[in-house]
Amino acid sequence: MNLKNKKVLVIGLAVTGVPLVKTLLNLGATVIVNDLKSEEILQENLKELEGLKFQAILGRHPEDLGELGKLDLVVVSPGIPLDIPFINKLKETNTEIIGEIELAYRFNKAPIVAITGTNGKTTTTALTGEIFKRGRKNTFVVGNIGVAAISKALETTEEDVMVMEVSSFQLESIEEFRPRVAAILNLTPDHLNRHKTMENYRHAKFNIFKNQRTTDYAVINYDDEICRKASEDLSSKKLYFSRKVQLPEGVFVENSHITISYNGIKQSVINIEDIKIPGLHNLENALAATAMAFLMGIDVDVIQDTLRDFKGVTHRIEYVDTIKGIRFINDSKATNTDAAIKAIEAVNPPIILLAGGLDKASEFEDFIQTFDEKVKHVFAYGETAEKIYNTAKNLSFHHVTIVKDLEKAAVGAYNIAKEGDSILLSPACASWDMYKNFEERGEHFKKIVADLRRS
Ligand code: UMA
Repeated sequence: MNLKNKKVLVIGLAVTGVPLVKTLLNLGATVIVNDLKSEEILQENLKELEGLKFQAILGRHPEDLGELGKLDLVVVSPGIPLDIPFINKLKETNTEIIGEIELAYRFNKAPIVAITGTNGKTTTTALTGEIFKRGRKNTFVVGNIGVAAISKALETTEEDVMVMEVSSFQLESIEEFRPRVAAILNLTPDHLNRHKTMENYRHAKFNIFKNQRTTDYAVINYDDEICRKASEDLSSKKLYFSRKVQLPEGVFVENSHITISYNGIKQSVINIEDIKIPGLHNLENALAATAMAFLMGIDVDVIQDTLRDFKGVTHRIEYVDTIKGIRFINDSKATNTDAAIKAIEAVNPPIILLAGGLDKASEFEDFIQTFDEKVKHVFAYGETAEKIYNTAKNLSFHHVTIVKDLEKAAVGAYNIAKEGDSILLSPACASWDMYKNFEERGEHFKKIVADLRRS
Protein backbone atom coordinates (compact mmCIF):
# COMPACT_ATOMS: atom_id res chain seq x y z
CA MET A 1 0.00 0.00 0.00
CA ASN A 2 1.55 3.29 -1.05
CA LEU A 3 0.23 6.29 0.83
CA LYS A 4 2.70 8.86 -0.48
CA ASN A 5 0.84 12.10 -1.25
CA LYS A 6 -2.47 10.40 -0.48
CA LYS A 7 -5.00 12.31 1.60
CA VAL A 8 -5.96 10.34 4.69
CA LEU A 9 -8.58 11.17 7.30
CA VAL A 10 -7.92 9.82 10.82
CA ILE A 11 -10.94 9.66 13.11
CA GLY A 12 -10.16 9.75 16.84
CA LEU A 13 -7.11 11.36 18.40
CA ALA A 14 -6.24 9.25 21.44
CA VAL A 15 -4.15 6.10 22.04
CA THR A 16 -4.74 4.99 18.43
CA GLY A 17 -5.01 8.35 16.69
CA VAL A 18 -1.69 9.81 17.84
CA PRO A 19 0.57 7.04 16.45
CA LEU A 20 -1.69 6.81 13.40
CA VAL A 21 -1.05 10.44 12.51
CA LYS A 22 2.70 10.01 13.09
CA THR A 23 2.91 6.85 10.95
CA LEU A 24 0.83 8.27 8.11
CA LEU A 25 2.99 11.39 7.99
CA ASN A 26 6.09 9.15 7.95
CA LEU A 27 4.63 7.35 4.96
CA GLY A 28 4.30 10.67 3.13
CA ALA A 29 0.51 11.03 3.41
CA THR A 30 -1.37 14.30 3.88
CA VAL A 31 -3.30 13.90 7.13
CA ILE A 32 -6.52 15.37 8.48
CA VAL A 33 -7.45 14.30 11.99
CA ASN A 34 -10.93 14.61 13.38
CA ASP A 35 -12.21 14.14 16.93
CA LEU A 36 -15.42 15.06 18.76
CA LYS A 37 -13.41 16.36 21.69
CA SER A 38 -12.20 19.94 21.78
CA GLU A 39 -8.63 21.14 21.29
CA GLU A 40 -8.49 21.98 24.99
CA ILE A 41 -9.42 18.45 26.08
CA LEU A 42 -7.03 16.92 23.56
CA GLN A 43 -4.11 19.17 24.56
CA GLU A 44 -1.91 16.33 25.82
CA ASN A 45 -2.41 14.28 22.66
CA LEU A 46 -1.73 17.28 20.45
CA LYS A 47 1.48 17.91 22.35
CA GLU A 48 2.77 14.52 21.21
CA LEU A 49 2.32 15.69 17.63
CA GLU A 50 3.97 19.09 18.12
CA GLY A 51 6.01 20.24 15.14
CA LEU A 52 4.24 17.89 12.70
CA LYS A 53 2.22 19.23 9.78
CA PHE A 54 -1.39 18.06 9.62
CA GLN A 55 -4.89 19.51 9.66
CA ALA A 56 -7.13 19.03 12.70
CA ILE A 57 -10.88 19.39 12.91
CA LEU A 58 -11.76 19.13 16.59
CA GLY A 59 -14.82 19.48 18.80
CA ARG A 60 -17.23 18.09 16.17
CA HIS A 61 -17.56 15.67 13.29
CA PRO A 62 -17.97 17.68 10.06
CA GLU A 63 -21.57 18.10 8.89
CA ASP A 64 -20.46 19.00 5.41
CA LEU A 65 -17.91 16.62 3.87
CA GLY A 66 -16.89 19.41 1.49
CA GLU A 67 -14.51 20.82 4.11
CA LEU A 68 -12.47 17.58 3.98
CA GLY A 69 -11.79 17.76 0.24
CA LYS A 70 -11.23 14.61 -1.81
CA LEU A 71 -10.07 11.79 0.49
CA ASP A 72 -8.14 8.66 -0.54
CA LEU A 73 -8.54 6.74 2.72
CA VAL A 74 -10.28 6.97 6.09
CA VAL A 75 -8.77 5.23 9.14
CA VAL A 76 -11.03 4.86 12.16
CA SER A 77 -10.05 4.39 15.82
CA PRO A 78 -11.69 1.30 17.38
CA GLY A 79 -13.96 3.13 19.82
CA ILE A 80 -15.83 4.95 17.06
CA PRO A 81 -19.08 3.21 16.11
CA LEU A 82 -19.20 2.53 12.38
CA ASP A 83 -22.84 3.59 12.09
CA ILE A 84 -22.65 7.20 13.31
CA PRO A 85 -24.06 9.71 10.78
CA PHE A 86 -20.59 11.05 9.95
CA ILE A 87 -19.26 7.63 8.94
CA ASN A 88 -22.48 6.82 7.09
CA LYS A 89 -21.96 9.96 5.00
CA LEU A 90 -18.33 9.00 4.35
CA LYS A 91 -19.48 5.55 3.18
CA GLU A 92 -21.62 7.24 0.52
CA THR A 93 -18.50 8.79 -1.04
CA ASN A 94 -17.06 5.31 -1.71
CA THR A 95 -13.80 6.26 -0.05
CA GLU A 96 -12.09 3.23 1.50
CA ILE A 97 -12.77 3.16 5.27
CA ILE A 98 -10.63 0.84 7.40
CA GLY A 99 -9.82 0.33 11.06
CA GLU A 100 -6.37 0.91 12.51
CA ILE A 101 -5.47 -2.79 12.87
CA GLU A 102 -6.25 -3.33 9.20
CA LEU A 103 -3.82 -0.55 8.28
CA ALA A 104 -1.23 -1.97 10.69
CA TYR A 105 -1.66 -5.39 9.08
CA ARG A 106 -0.94 -4.01 5.63
CA PHE A 107 2.45 -2.65 6.77
CA ASN A 108 3.38 -5.37 9.24
CA LYS A 109 5.91 -8.03 8.18
CA ALA A 110 5.92 -10.28 11.27
CA PRO A 111 3.66 -13.30 11.74
CA ILE A 112 0.70 -12.29 13.89
CA VAL A 113 -0.56 -14.19 16.90
CA ALA A 114 -3.95 -12.64 17.65
CA ILE A 115 -6.11 -13.14 20.71
CA THR A 116 -9.75 -12.29 21.22
CA GLY A 117 -12.62 -13.28 23.52
CA THR A 118 -14.84 -11.49 25.98
CA ASN A 119 -12.54 -11.98 28.95
CA GLY A 120 -8.97 -12.92 29.67
CA LYS A 121 -7.56 -11.53 26.46
CA THR A 122 -5.28 -8.96 28.08
CA THR A 123 -3.79 -11.51 30.50
CA THR A 124 -3.42 -14.09 27.72
CA THR A 125 -1.82 -11.56 25.38
CA ALA A 126 0.66 -10.44 28.05
CA LEU A 127 1.43 -14.05 28.98
CA THR A 128 1.85 -15.16 25.36
CA GLY A 129 4.07 -12.15 24.68
CA GLU A 130 6.20 -13.07 27.68
CA ILE A 131 6.59 -16.67 26.47
CA PHE A 132 7.78 -15.48 23.05
CA LYS A 133 10.20 -12.98 24.61
CA ARG A 134 11.69 -15.75 26.74
CA GLY A 135 11.83 -17.95 23.69
CA ARG A 136 14.24 -15.33 22.28
CA LYS A 137 11.86 -13.97 19.72
CA ASN A 138 11.82 -10.27 19.04
CA THR A 139 8.24 -9.73 20.17
CA PHE A 140 5.83 -6.81 19.84
CA VAL A 141 2.87 -6.93 22.23
CA VAL A 142 0.19 -4.65 20.84
CA GLY A 143 -3.51 -3.97 20.22
CA ASN A 144 -6.36 -3.56 22.68
CA ILE A 145 -3.83 -4.15 25.47
CA GLY A 146 -3.03 -0.43 25.15
CA VAL A 147 -0.39 -0.08 22.44
CA ALA A 148 -1.80 0.66 18.99
CA ALA A 149 -0.50 -1.92 16.50
CA ILE A 150 0.25 0.83 13.99
CA SER A 151 2.87 2.26 16.35
CA LYS A 152 5.04 -0.86 15.81
CA ALA A 153 3.96 -2.21 12.41
CA LEU A 154 6.64 -0.41 10.39
CA GLU A 155 9.43 -1.72 12.65
CA THR A 156 8.60 -5.40 12.19
CA THR A 157 10.56 -7.98 10.20
CA GLU A 158 9.65 -11.50 9.14
CA GLU A 159 11.79 -12.88 11.98
CA ASP A 160 9.77 -11.12 14.70
CA VAL A 161 6.39 -11.97 16.12
CA MET A 162 3.48 -9.64 16.74
CA VAL A 163 1.27 -10.71 19.64
CA MET A 164 -1.95 -8.81 19.39
CA GLU A 165 -5.00 -8.42 21.62
CA VAL A 166 -7.95 -7.68 19.35
CA SER A 167 -11.36 -6.46 20.45
CA SER A 168 -14.71 -6.86 18.72
CA PHE A 169 -14.51 -3.14 17.88
CA GLN A 170 -11.23 -3.70 16.05
CA LEU A 171 -12.36 -6.89 14.34
CA GLU A 172 -15.57 -5.31 13.09
CA SER A 173 -13.74 -3.38 10.38
CA ILE A 174 -11.04 -5.77 9.15
CA GLU A 175 -10.70 -6.71 5.50
CA GLU A 176 -7.43 -8.56 4.88
CA PHE A 177 -6.13 -8.93 8.45
CA ARG A 178 -4.84 -12.49 8.69
CA PRO A 179 -3.18 -13.87 11.83
CA ARG A 180 -0.88 -16.90 11.54
CA VAL A 181 -2.39 -18.11 14.84
CA ALA A 182 -5.68 -16.74 16.15
CA ALA A 183 -7.29 -17.63 19.47
CA ILE A 184 -10.78 -17.14 20.83
CA LEU A 185 -10.99 -17.55 24.60
CA ASN A 186 -14.71 -17.30 25.34
CA LEU A 187 -17.87 -15.46 24.35
CA THR A 188 -20.47 -13.94 26.67
CA PRO A 189 -22.62 -10.84 26.09
CA ASP A 190 -20.63 -7.58 26.07
CA HIS A 191 -20.65 -4.26 24.22
CA LEU A 192 -24.24 -4.84 23.15
CA ASN A 193 -24.86 -1.09 23.11
CA ARG A 194 -22.61 -1.02 20.03
CA HIS A 195 -23.11 -4.44 18.44
CA LYS A 196 -26.85 -4.51 19.27
CA THR A 197 -27.18 -8.31 19.24
CA MET A 198 -25.13 -11.24 20.51
CA GLU A 199 -25.10 -12.58 16.95
CA ASN A 200 -23.44 -9.39 15.64
CA TYR A 201 -20.96 -9.50 18.51
CA ARG A 202 -20.08 -13.14 17.82
CA HIS A 203 -19.77 -12.37 14.13
CA ALA A 204 -17.32 -9.51 14.83
CA LYS A 205 -15.24 -11.73 17.11
CA PHE A 206 -15.12 -14.59 14.59
CA ASN A 207 -13.79 -12.16 11.99
CA ILE A 208 -10.43 -12.98 13.60
CA PHE A 209 -10.46 -16.22 11.55
CA LYS A 210 -12.09 -14.83 8.42
CA ASN A 211 -8.97 -14.52 6.24
CA GLN A 212 -7.04 -17.46 7.65
CA ARG A 213 -5.81 -20.06 5.18
CA THR A 214 -5.73 -23.81 5.66
CA THR A 215 -2.12 -23.54 6.85
CA ASP A 216 -3.01 -21.06 9.65
CA TYR A 217 -4.12 -22.10 13.12
CA ALA A 218 -7.29 -21.40 15.10
CA VAL A 219 -7.01 -21.97 18.85
CA ILE A 220 -10.44 -22.44 20.40
CA ASN A 221 -11.90 -22.95 23.85
CA TYR A 222 -13.54 -26.38 23.68
CA ASP A 223 -15.45 -25.75 26.92
CA ASP A 224 -17.23 -22.68 25.54
CA GLU A 225 -20.18 -24.00 23.60
CA ILE A 226 -20.67 -20.87 21.48
CA CYS A 227 -17.00 -20.86 20.45
CA ARG A 228 -16.89 -24.61 19.81
CA LYS A 229 -20.03 -24.61 17.66
CA ALA A 230 -19.05 -21.50 15.70
CA SER A 231 -15.61 -22.99 15.01
CA GLU A 232 -17.01 -25.99 13.12
CA ASP A 233 -17.01 -24.22 9.74
CA LEU A 234 -13.55 -22.68 9.95
CA SER A 235 -11.08 -23.52 7.21
CA SER A 236 -8.03 -22.97 9.43
CA LYS A 237 -6.31 -25.88 11.24
CA LYS A 238 -7.99 -26.12 14.64
CA LEU A 239 -6.39 -26.80 17.98
CA TYR A 240 -8.81 -26.89 20.90
CA PHE A 241 -7.92 -26.26 24.52
CA SER A 242 -9.98 -27.48 27.44
CA ARG A 243 -9.93 -27.20 31.20
CA LYS A 244 -12.55 -29.94 31.55
CA VAL A 245 -12.05 -32.55 28.82
CA GLN A 246 -9.03 -34.65 27.89
CA LEU A 247 -9.07 -34.32 24.13
CA PRO A 248 -7.53 -36.81 21.67
CA GLU A 249 -5.68 -33.83 20.20
CA GLY A 250 -5.35 -30.45 21.91
CA VAL A 251 -4.12 -28.73 25.07
CA PHE A 252 -5.83 -29.84 28.29
CA VAL A 253 -5.38 -30.83 31.92
CA GLU A 254 -4.41 -34.43 32.69
CA ASN A 255 -3.29 -35.66 36.11
CA SER A 256 -3.14 -32.00 37.23
CA HIS A 257 -0.72 -31.14 34.43
CA ILE A 258 -1.16 -28.96 31.37
CA THR A 259 -0.70 -31.48 28.59
CA ILE A 260 -0.22 -31.05 24.85
CA SER A 261 -1.39 -33.86 22.60
CA TYR A 262 -0.45 -33.30 18.98
CA ASN A 263 0.28 -35.57 16.03
CA GLY A 264 0.18 -38.61 18.29
CA ILE A 265 2.75 -37.19 20.75
CA LYS A 266 1.83 -36.24 24.31
CA GLN A 267 3.91 -33.77 26.33
CA SER A 268 3.40 -32.59 29.88
CA VAL A 269 4.05 -28.85 30.34
CA ILE A 270 3.54 -27.93 34.00
CA ASN A 271 1.70 -28.97 37.16
CA ILE A 272 -1.23 -26.56 37.42
CA GLU A 273 -0.34 -25.94 41.09
CA ASP A 274 2.85 -24.26 39.88
CA ILE A 275 1.10 -21.68 37.72
CA LYS A 276 1.39 -18.32 39.47
CA ILE A 277 -1.72 -16.52 38.14
CA PRO A 278 -4.72 -17.58 40.28
CA GLY A 279 -8.20 -18.87 39.40
CA LEU A 280 -9.77 -21.26 36.92
CA HIS A 281 -10.17 -18.51 34.33
CA ASN A 282 -6.40 -18.01 34.41
CA LEU A 283 -5.90 -21.73 33.89
CA GLU A 284 -7.88 -21.32 30.66
CA ASN A 285 -5.67 -18.37 29.71
CA ALA A 286 -2.58 -20.49 30.40
CA LEU A 287 -3.94 -23.34 28.24
CA ALA A 288 -4.59 -20.93 25.35
CA ALA A 289 -1.14 -19.32 25.64
CA THR A 290 0.46 -22.78 25.74
CA ALA A 291 -1.37 -23.80 22.57
CA MET A 292 -0.34 -20.65 20.68
CA ALA A 293 3.29 -20.79 21.77
CA PHE A 294 3.51 -24.51 20.93
CA LEU A 295 2.09 -23.95 17.45
CA MET A 296 4.68 -21.22 16.86
CA GLY A 297 7.50 -23.61 17.77
CA ILE A 298 8.39 -22.41 21.27
CA ASP A 299 10.06 -25.04 23.50
CA VAL A 300 7.90 -26.62 26.17
CA ASP A 301 10.59 -25.71 28.78
CA VAL A 302 10.21 -22.03 27.95
CA ILE A 303 6.42 -22.25 28.27
CA GLN A 304 6.81 -24.02 31.61
CA ASP A 305 9.25 -21.42 33.03
CA THR A 306 7.05 -18.52 31.97
CA LEU A 307 3.89 -20.03 33.45
CA ARG A 308 5.79 -20.56 36.68
CA ASP A 309 6.97 -16.93 36.88
CA PHE A 310 4.29 -14.80 35.20
CA LYS A 311 2.53 -12.69 37.84
CA GLY A 312 -0.35 -11.32 35.79
CA VAL A 313 -1.47 -7.93 34.61
CA THR A 314 -2.04 -4.63 36.41
CA HIS A 315 -5.74 -3.84 37.10
CA ARG A 316 -6.72 -7.51 36.69
CA ILE A 317 -7.41 -9.03 40.15
CA GLU A 318 -4.36 -7.07 41.30
CA TYR A 319 -3.52 -7.20 44.99
CA VAL A 320 -3.12 -3.63 46.28
CA ASP A 321 -2.63 -3.62 50.06
CA THR A 322 -3.85 -5.03 53.40
CA ILE A 323 -4.88 -2.44 55.99
CA LYS A 324 -5.96 -3.63 59.45
CA GLY A 325 -6.41 -7.13 58.05
CA ILE A 326 -8.62 -5.91 55.17
CA ARG A 327 -7.35 -6.82 51.71
CA PHE A 328 -7.85 -4.40 48.80
CA ILE A 329 -8.01 -5.83 45.27
CA ASN A 330 -8.07 -3.82 42.07
CA ASP A 331 -9.96 -5.43 39.20
CA SER A 332 -10.71 -2.23 37.29
CA LYS A 333 -10.17 -4.16 34.04
CA ALA A 334 -13.50 -5.93 34.69
CA THR A 335 -15.55 -3.81 32.32
CA ASN A 336 -18.37 -6.35 32.02
CA THR A 337 -20.33 -8.64 34.32
CA ASP A 338 -18.63 -11.83 33.18
CA ALA A 339 -15.17 -10.54 34.10
CA ALA A 340 -16.51 -9.37 37.49
CA ILE A 341 -18.07 -12.80 38.11
CA LYS A 342 -14.65 -14.37 37.49
CA ALA A 343 -13.08 -12.00 40.01
CA ILE A 344 -15.74 -12.81 42.63
CA GLU A 345 -14.98 -16.50 42.08
CA ALA A 346 -11.21 -15.95 42.42
CA VAL A 347 -11.09 -13.62 45.47
CA ASN A 348 -11.29 -14.85 49.07
CA PRO A 349 -14.63 -14.10 50.77
CA PRO A 350 -16.19 -12.26 52.54
CA ILE A 351 -16.11 -9.67 49.77
CA ILE A 352 -17.28 -6.07 49.84
CA LEU A 353 -17.76 -5.22 46.20
CA LEU A 354 -17.40 -1.83 44.51
CA ALA A 355 -19.28 -1.84 41.20
CA GLY A 356 -20.80 0.46 38.59
CA GLY A 357 -19.90 2.74 35.72
CA LEU A 358 -21.01 3.36 32.16
CA ASP A 359 -24.34 1.84 31.12
CA LYS A 360 -23.60 -0.52 28.20
CA ALA A 361 -27.14 -1.90 28.25
CA SER A 362 -25.85 -4.85 30.28
CA GLU A 363 -28.09 -6.92 32.52
CA PHE A 364 -26.96 -7.59 36.08
CA GLU A 365 -29.08 -10.62 37.12
CA ASP A 366 -26.43 -13.29 36.52
CA PHE A 367 -23.80 -11.13 38.15
CA ILE A 368 -25.85 -10.59 41.31
CA GLN A 369 -26.86 -14.24 41.45
CA THR A 370 -23.19 -15.22 41.86
CA PHE A 371 -22.90 -13.11 45.03
CA ASP A 372 -24.29 -16.02 47.07
CA GLU A 373 -22.48 -16.31 50.36
CA LYS A 374 -19.36 -14.63 48.97
CA VAL A 375 -20.35 -10.96 48.62
CA LYS A 376 -21.57 -9.43 51.85
CA HIS A 377 -22.18 -5.89 50.66
CA VAL A 378 -22.11 -3.89 47.41
CA PHE A 379 -21.37 -0.21 46.99
CA ALA A 380 -22.79 0.86 43.64
CA TYR A 381 -21.77 4.08 41.92
CA GLY A 382 -21.80 5.71 38.47
CA GLU A 383 -24.40 5.60 35.69
CA THR A 384 -25.45 2.02 36.47
CA ALA A 385 -25.75 2.44 40.27
CA GLU A 386 -29.54 2.46 40.31
CA LYS A 387 -29.82 -0.43 37.86
CA ILE A 388 -27.53 -2.55 40.06
CA TYR A 389 -29.44 -1.47 43.17
CA ASN A 390 -32.87 -2.29 41.69
CA THR A 391 -31.75 -5.62 40.24
CA ALA A 392 -30.23 -6.61 43.58
CA LYS A 393 -33.41 -5.71 45.47
CA ASN A 394 -35.52 -7.68 42.96
CA LEU A 395 -33.31 -10.68 43.61
CA SER A 396 -33.68 -10.16 47.38
CA PHE A 397 -30.09 -9.08 47.88
CA HIS A 398 -30.54 -6.16 50.24
CA HIS A 399 -26.97 -5.31 51.23
CA VAL A 400 -26.47 -2.64 48.61
CA THR A 401 -25.73 1.06 48.99
CA ILE A 402 -25.74 3.70 46.25
CA VAL A 403 -22.89 6.22 46.52
CA LYS A 404 -21.76 9.14 44.38
CA ASP A 405 -18.40 7.91 43.21
CA LEU A 406 -15.57 5.41 43.64
CA GLU A 407 -14.00 7.26 46.55
CA LYS A 408 -17.26 7.21 48.53
CA ALA A 409 -17.62 3.52 47.65
CA ALA A 410 -14.11 2.60 48.83
CA VAL A 411 -14.33 4.63 52.03
CA GLY A 412 -17.85 3.31 52.73
CA ALA A 413 -16.57 -0.26 52.27
CA TYR A 414 -13.60 0.34 54.54
CA ASN A 415 -15.85 1.75 57.26
CA ILE A 416 -17.98 -1.40 57.44
CA ALA A 417 -15.19 -3.93 56.72
CA LYS A 418 -13.93 -6.37 59.33
CA GLU A 419 -10.57 -8.08 59.58
CA GLY A 420 -10.39 -10.88 56.98
CA ASP A 421 -12.68 -9.12 54.46
CA SER A 422 -11.65 -8.39 50.89
CA ILE A 423 -12.63 -5.05 49.33
CA LEU A 424 -12.83 -5.72 45.63
CA LEU A 425 -13.13 -3.10 42.91
CA SER A 426 -14.62 -5.14 40.08
CA PRO A 427 -17.00 -2.68 38.46
CA ALA A 428 -18.68 -4.92 35.83
CA CYS A 429 -19.01 -1.76 33.73
CA ALA A 430 -16.84 0.40 31.49
CA SER A 431 -15.24 3.42 33.14
CA TRP A 432 -16.06 6.02 30.53
CA ASP A 433 -18.84 7.76 32.50
CA MET A 434 -16.26 9.08 34.98
CA TYR A 435 -12.76 8.17 33.77
CA LYS A 436 -10.68 8.28 30.61
CA ASN A 437 -10.20 4.51 30.78
CA PHE A 438 -10.07 1.56 33.18
CA GLU A 439 -6.38 2.24 33.90
CA GLU A 440 -7.21 5.70 35.24
CA ARG A 441 -10.02 4.19 37.36
CA GLY A 442 -7.67 1.53 38.74
CA GLU A 443 -4.95 4.08 39.53
CA HIS A 444 -7.54 6.25 41.30
CA PHE A 445 -8.59 3.27 43.41
CA LYS A 446 -4.97 2.55 44.36
CA LYS A 447 -4.52 6.19 45.37
CA ILE A 448 -7.66 6.04 47.56
CA VAL A 449 -6.24 2.91 49.24
CA ALA A 450 -2.87 4.65 49.78
CA ASP A 451 -4.73 7.59 51.39
CA LEU A 452 -6.64 5.19 53.65
CA ARG A 453 -3.35 3.67 54.79
CA ARG A 454 -2.06 7.13 55.75
CA SER A 455 -5.27 8.19 57.53
N1 UMA B 1 -14.38 9.77 19.36
C1 UMA B 1 -14.93 10.53 18.35
N2 UMA B 1 -16.21 10.22 17.93
C2 UMA B 1 -16.93 9.20 18.46
C3 UMA B 1 -16.35 8.42 19.49
C4 UMA B 1 -15.07 8.73 19.91
O1 UMA B 1 -14.31 11.46 17.84
O2 UMA B 1 -18.07 8.97 18.02
C5 UMA B 1 -13.02 10.10 19.82
C6 UMA B 1 -12.95 10.39 21.31
O3 UMA B 1 -13.29 11.74 21.55
C7 UMA B 1 -11.50 10.06 21.66
C8 UMA B 1 -11.10 9.04 20.59
O4 UMA B 1 -12.17 8.97 19.65
O5 UMA B 1 -10.64 11.16 21.64
C9 UMA B 1 -10.94 7.72 21.29
O6 UMA B 1 -10.72 6.68 20.37
P1 UMA B 1 -10.95 5.19 20.87
O7 UMA B 1 -12.23 5.11 21.63
O8 UMA B 1 -10.75 4.29 19.73
O9 UMA B 1 -9.81 5.00 22.00
P2 UMA B 1 -8.23 4.90 21.92
O10 UMA B 1 -7.73 5.74 23.02
O11 UMA B 1 -7.72 5.13 20.56
O12 UMA B 1 -8.02 3.38 22.40
C10 UMA B 1 -8.36 2.30 21.55
C11 UMA B 1 -9.11 1.25 22.36
N3 UMA B 1 -10.33 1.83 22.92
C12 UMA B 1 -11.53 1.36 22.60
O13 UMA B 1 -11.70 0.41 21.88
C13 UMA B 1 -12.70 2.04 23.23
C14 UMA B 1 -8.23 0.76 23.50
O14 UMA B 1 -8.89 -0.31 24.15
C15 UMA B 1 -6.92 0.21 22.92
O15 UMA B 1 -6.06 -0.12 24.01
C16 UMA B 1 -6.25 1.24 22.04
O16 UMA B 1 -7.18 1.71 21.03
C17 UMA B 1 -5.03 0.68 21.30
O17 UMA B 1 -5.39 -0.32 20.40
C18 UMA B 1 -9.42 -0.04 25.47
C19 UMA B 1 -10.82 -0.58 25.63
O18 UMA B 1 -11.51 -0.19 26.55
C20 UMA B 1 -8.56 -0.71 26.50
N4 UMA B 1 -11.26 -1.52 24.76
C21 UMA B 1 -12.57 -2.15 24.88
C22 UMA B 1 -12.53 -3.29 25.88
O19 UMA B 1 -11.45 -3.85 26.14
O20 UMA B 1 -13.62 -3.64 26.37
C23 UMA B 1 -12.95 -2.72 23.51
